[in-house]
Amino acid sequence: MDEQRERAAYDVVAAQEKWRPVWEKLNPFQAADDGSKERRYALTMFPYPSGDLHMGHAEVMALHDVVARYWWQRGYDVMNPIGWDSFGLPAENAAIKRDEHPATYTYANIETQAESFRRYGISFDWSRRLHTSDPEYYQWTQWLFLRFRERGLAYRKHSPVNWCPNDQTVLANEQVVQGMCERCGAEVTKRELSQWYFKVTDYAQRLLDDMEQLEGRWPERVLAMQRNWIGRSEGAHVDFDVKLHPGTDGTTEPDPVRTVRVFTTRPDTLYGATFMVVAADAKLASEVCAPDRREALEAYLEEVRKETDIDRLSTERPKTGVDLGVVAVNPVNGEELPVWAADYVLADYGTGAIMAVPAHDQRDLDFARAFGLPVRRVIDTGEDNPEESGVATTGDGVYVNSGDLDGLTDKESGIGRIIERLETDGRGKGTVNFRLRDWLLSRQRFWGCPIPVVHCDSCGEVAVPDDQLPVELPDLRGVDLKPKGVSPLAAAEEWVNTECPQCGGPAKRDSDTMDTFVDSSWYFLRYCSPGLTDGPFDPEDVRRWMPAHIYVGGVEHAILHLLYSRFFTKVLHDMGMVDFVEPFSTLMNQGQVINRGKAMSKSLGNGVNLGEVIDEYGVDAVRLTLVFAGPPEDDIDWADVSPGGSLKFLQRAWRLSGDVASAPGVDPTAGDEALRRVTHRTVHEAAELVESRRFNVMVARIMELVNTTRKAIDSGCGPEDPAVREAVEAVAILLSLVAPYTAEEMWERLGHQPTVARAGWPQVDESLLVEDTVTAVVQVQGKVRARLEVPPSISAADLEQQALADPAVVRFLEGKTVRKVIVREPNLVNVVAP
Ligand code: ANZ
Ligand code: ZN
Repeated sequence: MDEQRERAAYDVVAAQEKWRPVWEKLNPFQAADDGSKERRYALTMFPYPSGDLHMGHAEVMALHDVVARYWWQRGYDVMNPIGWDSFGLPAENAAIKRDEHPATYTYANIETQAESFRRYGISFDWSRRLHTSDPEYYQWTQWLFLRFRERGLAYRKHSPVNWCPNDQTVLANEQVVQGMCERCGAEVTKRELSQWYFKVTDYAQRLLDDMEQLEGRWPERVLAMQRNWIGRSEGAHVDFDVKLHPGTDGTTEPDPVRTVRVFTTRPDTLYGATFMVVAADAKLASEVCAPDRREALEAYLEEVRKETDIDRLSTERPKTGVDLGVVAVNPVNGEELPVWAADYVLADYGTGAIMAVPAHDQRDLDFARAFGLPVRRVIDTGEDNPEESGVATTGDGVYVNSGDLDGLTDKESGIGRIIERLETDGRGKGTVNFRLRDWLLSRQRFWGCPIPVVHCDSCGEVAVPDDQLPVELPDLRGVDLKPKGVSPLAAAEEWVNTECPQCGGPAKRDSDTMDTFVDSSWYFLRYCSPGLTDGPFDPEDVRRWMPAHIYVGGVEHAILHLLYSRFFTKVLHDMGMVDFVEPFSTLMNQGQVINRGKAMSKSLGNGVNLGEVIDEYGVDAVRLTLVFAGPPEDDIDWADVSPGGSLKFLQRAWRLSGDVASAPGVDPTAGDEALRRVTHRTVHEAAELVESRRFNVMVARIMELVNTTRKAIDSGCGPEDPAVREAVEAVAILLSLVAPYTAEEMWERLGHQPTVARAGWPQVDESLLVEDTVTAVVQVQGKVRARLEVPPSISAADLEQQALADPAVVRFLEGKTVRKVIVREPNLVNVVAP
């Protein structure tokens, strides 16, 4: 086929220009929200305005839109909103680099992206558009912050925090990836600062428990990542008395004692504890340290402060530490254990101190061997003794050297018994520990939501009253926003100096801004009540639409954004503002678009420019290519796909619409039955395929229908047959989920009014789904022994299985060995059994 000629016949660019204004006028995708139809909320992760749209956006939007458009066609009232996550560091850094104000840069990008989305033909409901950096939005982010604070869920504390020396801001634990700043890659250090936190830890157990509602509806790996991040460990607290040197800890007693609590998941190994380790950087270490060990500890601390948590937890590194020169008393047997400080125990996990059981914990064993500390086996697993082998044993076995535990063989009883005893003696208790930390939400940067609190010398921390919200960002145009350790807001005298809302005296505004994850933790609620002026959202609106039926976006948000949104939802639930505890019923993570096996990147020079491919092949071909490339969750290698092939297919489909010779409205029931069967089966299967999110297979089915219809026109029933019209109309409607411009063109050529996007899903005639059957003959040793009624499309394997299971055939084969089975599906099975 001459491709040039085909392109001339169907001008994709002209189609795009033609239909965009028509659709904008028709506004077919605005949710009616009038209760006339069942509602569906199709949510996609809103973009950062950091540049124009790229391949990744194109993919996620194309996939997401299949679902939204499908719901429209099925007759639902769909809410498919769009907005921008427009505060944040990436935009701020980019703006600084360009010497622009973040607002100028951000809003210009938003306009560019909005224009691209419109051209890309996504079925967004533009009337609900929001930007998190608009005062009318962040007023409510501030309002929510204050409600959280009233509930004790937002608080300020002084503590060591992750600090990015490059971005000059603190980072949440979650934003530190392998010791590096997630944004800029700089090595993260620690600093002592007063910071705001959300008390996510109060919700740790519920964040875990409610995941039950998400089983089978969210990808299992995302649930696993959430579970892992929350990190629930069952175990016990055990209290050890540490005998201090007189004078330490500010006491004057002759024999000062300090109780040190450890967290352990294996209290049953308590008799095997041979030393105690305190995190070198925990306050506790210097508090219990003997005076003559202080210098050594200080020197060691210098080193430890430079290490990342990843280094510290590594099992590969040689163990280091300092003997603190004091002993701890084991509560079960009175044994005195040396107390050490080391880096492999983290200050902010558990209690920051552990009992070391080298026989059954590898890191403890490595440490014991490095410093000549004793090893005592308390569980005999039948493996070599760790003391000799250097390999800690962690499995079950028989308890030995363990007082009254001796002879027990299962861990559960061992743990149970020890905990009981500790509790009776008041030396410990069973407990649950979480890896999850509170969410550090303050940032020392300009481009974020101001924290609505003022600091007054006489009243302390005072909330800005609701009627003074929003606390707007000062303009600061012309001010150098480069990070300098203090937020540019702190330096903005006029803004920072204010009146105390409580006493009217002079006060200072809190100059921190919120982590952008705060902004994105509730935007999906705001979409339900766009423009509401007396609340963040109307609980009634939210009740009608939420939880969102599907949430589509990248797996890079598998932990943080989803965890925080889940946390916000639970708090709002407790405040009585929403009546559900999980915001997103179903989650779909798309794969990445890569090129030649690698993520697209500037340095590799393998980036593919979305705008250019759209210019070359048109929107529809790009969308079709991305949807057809494979299952949505798989990566797409741009080198393996063919937008040119997609375009050719779209032209083939489009040409069908010009060949239909019957009039609109013609009764299809008189049409060619074979073609009708294919049409109806395709429509029927397409629905199932969309619902099970196998969009690529759905596209393949449309392609088959196009081919069958082409044959029917050229060499079958001919263009006048009403079945041909029925088939081509079905193609147009199905294609509208993926290639809206082409579908609209076809629809028009078929004599219909726009828009095909709201044409409605074709009615499936169930009777046409029943497959014809054919008779298959089963021969044994050349004699006909059975006849089977089977579908014409039966596979050889299925036919063989059915034949061999037939009672008559079974009877004739009794006592014989089948030597060979010859299958000629769907008509014949020949069994050779001498
Ligand atoms: C004694 C013991 C014996 C332990 C044994 C393990 C095995 P998860 O499951 O991750 O919660 N631990 C406790 N606090 C720590 C800290 N701040 N830094 C590093 N390690 C810490 O791990 C809990 C176990 O990790 C605890 O149980 C403790 O070692 C160690 F055969 O206590 B275990
Ligand atoms: Zn005051």
